[in-house]
Amino acid sequence: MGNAPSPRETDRPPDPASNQFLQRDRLRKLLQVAKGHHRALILTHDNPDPDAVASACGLAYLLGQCAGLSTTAAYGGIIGRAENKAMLRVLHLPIQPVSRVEHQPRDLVCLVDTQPEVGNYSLSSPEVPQLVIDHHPARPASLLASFHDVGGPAGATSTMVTQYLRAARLIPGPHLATALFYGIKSDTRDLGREYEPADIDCYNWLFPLIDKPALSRIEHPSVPARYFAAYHRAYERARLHGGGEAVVADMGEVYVPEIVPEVAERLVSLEGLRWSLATGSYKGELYLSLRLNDRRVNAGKLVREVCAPLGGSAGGHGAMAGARIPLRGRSPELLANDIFATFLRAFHLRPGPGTPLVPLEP
Ligand SMILES: [Mn+2]
Repeated sequence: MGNAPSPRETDRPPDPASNQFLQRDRLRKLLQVAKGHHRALILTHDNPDPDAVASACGLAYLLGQCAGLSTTAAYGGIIGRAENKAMLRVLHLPIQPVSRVEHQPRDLVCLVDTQPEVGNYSLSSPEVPQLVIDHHPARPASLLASFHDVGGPAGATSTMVTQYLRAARLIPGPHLATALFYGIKSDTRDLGREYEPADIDCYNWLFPLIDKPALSRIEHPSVPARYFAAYHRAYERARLHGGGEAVVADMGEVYVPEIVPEVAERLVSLEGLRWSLATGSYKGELYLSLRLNDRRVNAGKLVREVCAPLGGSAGGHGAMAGARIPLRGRSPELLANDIFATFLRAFHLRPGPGTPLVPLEP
């Protein structure tokens, strides 16, 4: 045994997560595009989730350290979910509403966790994003960007950004590491859904670097009374269809748009359920979220098909997807009902009133 040659890098099974040559090559291309510029705006999708926020901050760090750019990370919409607000506050993340930085000069626009065609980000000027990093399925328009790394395989954009930091031999500080870690953790539901080997690899790499008490404070935030009222209303209005294989809930007007995906996520854990759908209106738009336990259906594709004719912008992938549709004078209740009927038909169920999830008390 003493003479056995030690295993070389090339003897190991190929692992997309630690394919260092590929990563270094991608990093080189990214920096090549970045280096001709001075001031970068890094934009997430509207109402960003932890993965989007962390990716933006991570890319800002990378571009600052490795390409000497001055960077601004920004988001459209609001950050409303209690965990996401806590993430910004506890970690002091350098990201701000795009309305505050819109007029700052810049010569490079970057997109993270979304892509040019999706339309769910707030850029009022006609600039075309030139640097796009996103784990969602590749859209044709992204290929026009000077640099694009889209489609993964990764369960989170934070994983892709972490891979760039690693390729650049940068060690993120505890706050950025915690943000990226939480981005991966929340997008993959604790590495339990739609995760790839790369996610596990980066999660493990980040773990020793994170601020554990800070993470705990983010994951267990205090919530306003309106939060319980919104849940109460959602449960009260939730209707079962197809003998319990589907649940739909129109939450009415919501105080933050993020509570819609949160409720869809909660409802999909119902025993025996194939899919859940939640809707809620916020500032003239109807938000909807679909969650699936059924692997045979692609949530992202289905939501895009349903929402495109209604003038909505949609995003998502296998088991989770969401959209927002401008109301344009339409009644949110009627629009939600139309949408429920469309989804029921798509899943071969008969549209109708269904039965209440929580039987009303006499
Ligand atoms: Mn994501």
